[in-house]
Amino acid sequence: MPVFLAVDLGAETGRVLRGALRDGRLEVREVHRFVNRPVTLPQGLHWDVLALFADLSAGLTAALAERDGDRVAGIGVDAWGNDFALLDRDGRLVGNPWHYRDRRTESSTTLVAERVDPAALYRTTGTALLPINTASQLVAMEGSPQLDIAERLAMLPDLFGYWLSGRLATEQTIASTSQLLDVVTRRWATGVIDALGIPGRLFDADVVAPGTRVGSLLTDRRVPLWAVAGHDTASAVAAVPAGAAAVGYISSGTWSLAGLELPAPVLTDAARLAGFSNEAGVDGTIRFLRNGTGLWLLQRCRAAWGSPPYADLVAAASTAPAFRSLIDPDAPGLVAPGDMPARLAALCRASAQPVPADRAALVRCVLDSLACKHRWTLERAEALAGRRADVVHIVGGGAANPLLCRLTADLTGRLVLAGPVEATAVGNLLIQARAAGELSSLAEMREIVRTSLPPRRFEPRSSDAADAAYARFRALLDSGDRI
Ligand code: LFR
Repeated sequence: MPVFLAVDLGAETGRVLRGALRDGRLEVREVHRFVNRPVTLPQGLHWDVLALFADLSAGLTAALAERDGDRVAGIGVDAWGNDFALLDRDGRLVGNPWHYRDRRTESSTTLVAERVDPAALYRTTGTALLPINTASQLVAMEGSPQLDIAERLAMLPDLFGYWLSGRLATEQTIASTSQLLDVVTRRWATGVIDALGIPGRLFDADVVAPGTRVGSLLTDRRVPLWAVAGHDTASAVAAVPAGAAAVGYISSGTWSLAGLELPAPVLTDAARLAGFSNEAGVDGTIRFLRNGTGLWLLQRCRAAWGSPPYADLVAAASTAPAFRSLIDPDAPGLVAPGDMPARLAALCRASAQPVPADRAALVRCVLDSLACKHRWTLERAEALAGRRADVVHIVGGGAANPLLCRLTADLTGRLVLAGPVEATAVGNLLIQARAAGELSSLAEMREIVRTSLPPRRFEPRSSDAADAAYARFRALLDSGDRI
């Protein structure tokens, strides 16, 4: 029975997990977990990629040293999107990779839009114009000596794969978060890259599909390194335990990525103006989704309060009055790290709503607002794509938040199937298992998820209070009441 190892890097935490298929079920176990600590330098906010590599390597070493370590038949790395490293002609890191939340890109989207007509850019890449995109970040680096000496760009999961195997491959799903990939051909959009003034030499001609063998582990040549769905959200969507044709999902973690899985991109102006992206999924599928702020709001409140357990905060919020104060989770003022409770209170005050009086009320405000935004996003996705999803799958950390799942069911009026919480790692592991010949199709992968990790059901309960809250939320979005 082969064993696979998933390296799953999130903005808050990194993990190494092992998975094995036994009698048609996937058994998953976490081997190692570590904190991802961004570093603020005078020059801005960066990721500590060397620390991340040391931590993930320690996890892999521990997993390979386990009793059945000789059965390890693959390793796959996934991580968050958009961020990248630049490498010089010897393959050395040119600088510390930036964090997508660094403020240097604040005006980059304007620059991008000046150089390439936004509608044409969308038709080529299918990506919403956001400051976090690789395209915006590279434009912000213009004139930097780092760009002069850089020879190659490596998206972060590809960078770690390179350090593990000595081979740098570019994988489709993570490349599709750059806004520099052609959404139809899944090759680099060289016309866009040139028009933006980004050096074309940074991009490798080859962009490989999930499930491609990249090489083998430098420290143990027996062990293959697979390109999985390098984008964490793509691995999570691959693990949505759906059977139906129209797959509606919310990949809920730091971000809420809500949308539909589609066979082809939606490249209309309406989709662009509503802020939807067409990201690459496995087997040529499209992840038609909107990049919404998610549990980031709760994470930052919790950090400001000295990190009490999430379960306590959510339990207290469950008994707090519902729908008292609503905010737009995507208000620009909430993006950068800072005093989140104060910012949320300021938003409530600015829109003449009660300022949440305690932690329970503030957490309630966050979760009520996220559920409203989930409804807005899913309904927009459906209208834009001309499809309806009767079931909404919530995967990722938010699936472990019963209040968020309940509120999302009530607001959307759909059955919510919650789980797996570990969807990203599960997708990573199953893509490897399929590549190694253990499974044959995406449908079979999802069948394995359904039987191994059955989702929790939240039946929708319609209520006048939820409808009235949503009407208020719509009015808030329409008024653009933001700081
Ligand atoms: C989720 C995610 C989102 C991406 C955001 C920033 O972890 O990958 O899909 O938009 O992080 O990269």
